[in-house]
Amino acid sequence: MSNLLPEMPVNDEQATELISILIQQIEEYNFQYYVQDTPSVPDAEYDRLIKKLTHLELKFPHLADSNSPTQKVGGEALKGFKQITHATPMLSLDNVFEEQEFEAFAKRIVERLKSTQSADKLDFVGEPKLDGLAISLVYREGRLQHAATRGDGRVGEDVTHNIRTIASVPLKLRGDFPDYLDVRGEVFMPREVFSQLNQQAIKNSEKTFANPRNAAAGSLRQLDPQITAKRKLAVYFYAIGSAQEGSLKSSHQQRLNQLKSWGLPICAEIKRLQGVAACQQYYQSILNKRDQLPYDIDGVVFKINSIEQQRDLGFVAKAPRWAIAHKFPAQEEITELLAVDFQVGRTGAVTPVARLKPVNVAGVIVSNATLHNMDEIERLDIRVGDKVIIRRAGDVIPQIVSVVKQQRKTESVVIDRPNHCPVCHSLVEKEADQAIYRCTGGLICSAQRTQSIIHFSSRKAMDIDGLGDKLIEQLCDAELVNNLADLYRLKFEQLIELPRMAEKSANNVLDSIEKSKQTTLAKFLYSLGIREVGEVTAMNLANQYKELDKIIVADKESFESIKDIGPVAAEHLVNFFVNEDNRKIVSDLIQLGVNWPRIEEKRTINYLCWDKLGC
Ligand code: 9MJ
Repeated sequence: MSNLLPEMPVNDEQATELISILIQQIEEYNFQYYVQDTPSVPDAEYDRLIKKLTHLELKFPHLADSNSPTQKVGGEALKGFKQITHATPMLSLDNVFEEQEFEAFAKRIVERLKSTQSADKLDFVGEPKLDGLAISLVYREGRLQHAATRGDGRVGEDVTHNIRTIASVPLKLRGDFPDYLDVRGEVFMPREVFSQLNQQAIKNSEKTFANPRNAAAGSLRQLDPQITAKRKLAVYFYAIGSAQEGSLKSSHQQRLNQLKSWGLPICAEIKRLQGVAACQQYYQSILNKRDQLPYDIDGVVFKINSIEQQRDLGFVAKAPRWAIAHKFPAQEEITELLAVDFQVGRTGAVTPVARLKPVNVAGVIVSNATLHNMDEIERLDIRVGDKVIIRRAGDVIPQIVSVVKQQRKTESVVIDRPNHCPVCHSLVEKEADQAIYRCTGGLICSAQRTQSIIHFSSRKAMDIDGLGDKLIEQLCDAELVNNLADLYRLKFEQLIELPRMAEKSANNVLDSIEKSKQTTLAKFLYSLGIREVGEVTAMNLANQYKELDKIIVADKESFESIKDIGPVAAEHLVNFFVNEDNRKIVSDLIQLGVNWPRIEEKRTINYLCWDKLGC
């Protein structure tokens, strides 16, 4: 959007027009974000518009509107919930994006405090900026009375029934709490919970959430608290709105400790910091940790520690002067969908992959994103040529979150589901009750063969290091390897013929293939790539049957009697071993030298022979 706007205006007429366009657009985005929980553009794009508007209002102050979105917290209370007026307004925070902007903030504080204290002596508290929903909880005589969302900062929605379901929210305070307490914090969905919720939704062909923040918002705005309870939300508290006179300590850090002592959870990463340099180090250390934290954050917040200094500094219309959010580089960006390719996996699953116009997302150039399955394409209503929002968080593969429909071009192209495998051209079939499309080619599909060999060689399977994915693809393309057993038939003379293959590398590859022959029954079973047979199932099978011959002839009931093996995995196991081709490959592998130590019957554990028992 911002790229479509004219450059900086030169006269009042142009400025008035641009301010009005920006306000209208920002208000629309505010409504989508705060009220509907369905933002249509990434935060970075929103922030750019706000920055542009702020800049214009500074340059043309006589044109600035007192109702401008730069002057108020976005959002209105939804009609479906009872409204609650906050006794003390819920503030938002001003943002900075650069170190210099933070330095300027600290300098302003020193000037306002008229103190002799320099910026490198300022007493701050640093807190991760949780990317969830701000919430206010009121406790009277230690009992949770009500809970409300921020709404527009003055009036929020009553979500007491849902907040009560959050495991970490105490319904009764402990210790020496004040008679009245209005405490503020952030409700969020831990990443792990979010990922499970979306995986389940994908499995059931249901709507997925774009990110943990939207999932938390959707879960909190449920009219049925039983649904909220299942969503496993979490909360950290970070401020006191108001409390009974005389009950509170004189610094922010001490107050956070008071909250903790009353049973209210506080983020463990919060730290007291002296001076600007310590704040910048803290910013960097939390940024480095960002991907490892179990929850999403979008920056860090710095707050002046002394409550007296906070009072002296006061507020501007929307935010305190004593706090600032230093935002991280955005994890969501906007780019164009250039094409959708279909990849075929080891089990024949045909998965769409988005090819994107390369874009920098939080420091990494992203040109591919996962689309999970065809249902996801339909759910997103995505077309080639669309402007899309992509998200890269943690180590997970980048994802397409949504389509910017307002920017759809008429020439955008609908994506059809493939009827035939893009590799072997066999028919593609949809699995009953599942969102997965599968190539029916089986072993004749070279993509499935290649992927099954990649899986067989991988670290947790036969662990043939030195045999990378690219080399396996070369071997398969040259038809030197057509099945798993062919790996053990490879000769030096064949390898050395491959392009860019040196004598030393060829010998290394043959050495690691030779070494891999010595394995365990569990690893061997896992490496065969039988559907639904992961590492744990393979281990359970090995421990239970102890010999491969017994597994080959076992029936469905026998498999189902084993821990964690359900009817689906049992059926896949039986189908795999009744197949003549598979039995031949298994027996060839053993003929060619793949072996494992015998699994002994468990005896009474004798600590002296612990190793020998293989426990
Ligand atoms: C978040 N979002 O983590 C504040 N916040 O303080 C923290 N938000 C805040 N503090 C005053 N850690 C207004 C908002």
